[in-house]
Amino acid sequence: MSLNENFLWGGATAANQCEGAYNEDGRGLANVDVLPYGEDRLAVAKGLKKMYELDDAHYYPALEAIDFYHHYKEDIKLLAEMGFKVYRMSIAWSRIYPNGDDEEPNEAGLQFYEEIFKECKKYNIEPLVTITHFDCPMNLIKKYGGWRNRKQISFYEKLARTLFSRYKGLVKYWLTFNEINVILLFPFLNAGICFGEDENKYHALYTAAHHELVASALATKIAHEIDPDIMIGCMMAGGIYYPKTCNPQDVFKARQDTHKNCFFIDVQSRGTYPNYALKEFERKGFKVPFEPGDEELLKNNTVDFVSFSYYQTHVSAAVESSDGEKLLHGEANPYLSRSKWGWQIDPLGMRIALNDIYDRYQKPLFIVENGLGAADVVEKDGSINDDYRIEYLRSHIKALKDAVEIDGVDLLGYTTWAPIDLVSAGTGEMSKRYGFVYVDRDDHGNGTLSRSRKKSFYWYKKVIETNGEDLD
Ligand code: BGP
Repeated sequence: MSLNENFLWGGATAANQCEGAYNEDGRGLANVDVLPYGEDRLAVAKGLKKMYELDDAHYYPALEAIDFYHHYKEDIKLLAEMGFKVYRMSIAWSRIYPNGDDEEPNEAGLQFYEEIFKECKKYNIEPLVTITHFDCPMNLIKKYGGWRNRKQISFYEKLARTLFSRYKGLVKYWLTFNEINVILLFPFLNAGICFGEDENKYHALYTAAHHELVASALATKIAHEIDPDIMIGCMMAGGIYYPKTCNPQDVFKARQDTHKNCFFIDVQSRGTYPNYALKEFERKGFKVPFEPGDEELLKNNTVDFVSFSYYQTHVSAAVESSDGEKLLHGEANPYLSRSKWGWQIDPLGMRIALNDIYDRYQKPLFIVENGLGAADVVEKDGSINDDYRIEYLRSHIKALKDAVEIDGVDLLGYTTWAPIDLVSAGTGEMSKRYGFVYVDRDDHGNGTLSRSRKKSFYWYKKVIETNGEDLD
């Protein structure tokens, strides 16, 4: 048995990490623009430090990024050369509605994406479009407080309606929010939330989450009304949680961490708030701000497919060890190796995640991000021999094939993060590279922006050509 011949092979990018041109053709300022490179970045992304304006003291990598805005034809041509069947990308909200609450959309922004979609069609590449990949117009944050304000739903609704109508027939696959569960880690990045001094963070986060969930269901409804052929998906940061030991305490902790992570997708996929969440809200004194019609909307507009990013797995321990090594999410796993940035490499974990998520939702799945961030070296002759990336992707593709061919998981496609080097969301670095295509730019904005093919470019081309049969 092999993968379905319509299996969608490709790669994924996000507007804010590649487009640049932050103030061209009427685009408004967005939260993603004001995320600086360097030590303030994390605090800003977490909503703990308020930096709403650009200043001269910081470098902001998203402002120019890799200038996809002016290179998109060249870049899509490279993707086509690898034989891409699908290209996942996202819309910069503030290119379409520069302030978010504008009456009319910005035609130049609409035109830009239309040209991209047409360029994709030229090469028979199916676009898979994320409505918002972490971005939100700054004006909505300053004026309304981002997603903690219910008004945000109608601004998003307007955006979604504009996109579905304008691109009817051009785009079939849509995702409503990138890594919706990441709101718990990066509230400013995900939801435009910068916390007030005395604000109850938990209440603010789950209020914003409710608004995003309602907005997502509303977009799903509108999409299907405008074009019944549209397939709309949710998107989660999909690492799974292993219990540290078989001690039931650890097993239970892993269960709790899974609940926390899956909550958003449970709602988007099943249409109701899960009991474990309602009970926790009760204990925390939080009342979900349901308005009349919300419950029905959620119930009747569940997603058509479930997508997720997969980079690594996590370890859950009931009692945190005092000596053990800590990673960003939980403890280190002694059975796994790690990337230079400390991300635990676990191909079998991807097969487990595919099975878990499929068992949980019984909907078609889509892996929309997977890849290795590494520091590539350009040799004297210009070549880039990224065998470590090939090895990483090979082992993960093997695992996904096992999940499909042996375990029977229904998987629509696989898009690597990211086919072309771009700005890292977490660190703002360029040197944390993921691409098959190298971009000449460093962490401080120097470089010619020229594109060149890495060794992995030719490898992935062959993988696609053989529909995943030849991974050597
Ligand atoms: C995901 C995001 C992407 C991407 C990726 C890699 O969480 O959806 O935007 O950036 O992670 O992360 P990083 O760029 O921090 O290496």
